[in-house]
Amino acid sequence: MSDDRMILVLNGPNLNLLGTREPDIYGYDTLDDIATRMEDRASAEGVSIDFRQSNHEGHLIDWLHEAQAQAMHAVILNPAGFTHTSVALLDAIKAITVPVIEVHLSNPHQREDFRHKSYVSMGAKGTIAGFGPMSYMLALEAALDL
Ligand code: CA2
Repeated sequence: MSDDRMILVLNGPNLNLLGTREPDIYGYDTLDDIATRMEDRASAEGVSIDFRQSNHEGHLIDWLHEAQAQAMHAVILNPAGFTHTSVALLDAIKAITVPVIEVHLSNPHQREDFRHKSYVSMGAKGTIAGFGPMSYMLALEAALDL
């Protein structure tokens, strides 16, 4: 049985390269692999997944606004490099009432100092990091439970 809940999954810059470069940090799964796994899990709960990636900050902001306009259930967001720089993404998250769950493949706190600051975290409902593709699945469980 499906209900009308929609979960938007947004992926930021360079994540289109997932599975092709830096496997020591990000693993061998592609973004398509992750999307398929999430769709399978969500469909078992009757929930739809809308999975997107962009290298452009403005696209991610427009999509957050769209989540609000369409009264989506939740957003799962890997802001990638914008995590550590983007006040504009934070403002967009704070401007909407749809809960945003921040997700990271790696654990930024184990990496360079500049990755220790997340603007997005200041607006996110919660953050899951460090579990590779499983971070997305854990975020999905949290979103389903909201
Ligand atoms: O661990 C994560 O999910 C990150 O959001 C990934 C970002 C990084 O800037 C954040 O600090 C943590 C980088 C995404 C780049 O993705 C690539 C994937 C494969 C090859 C090259 C880059």
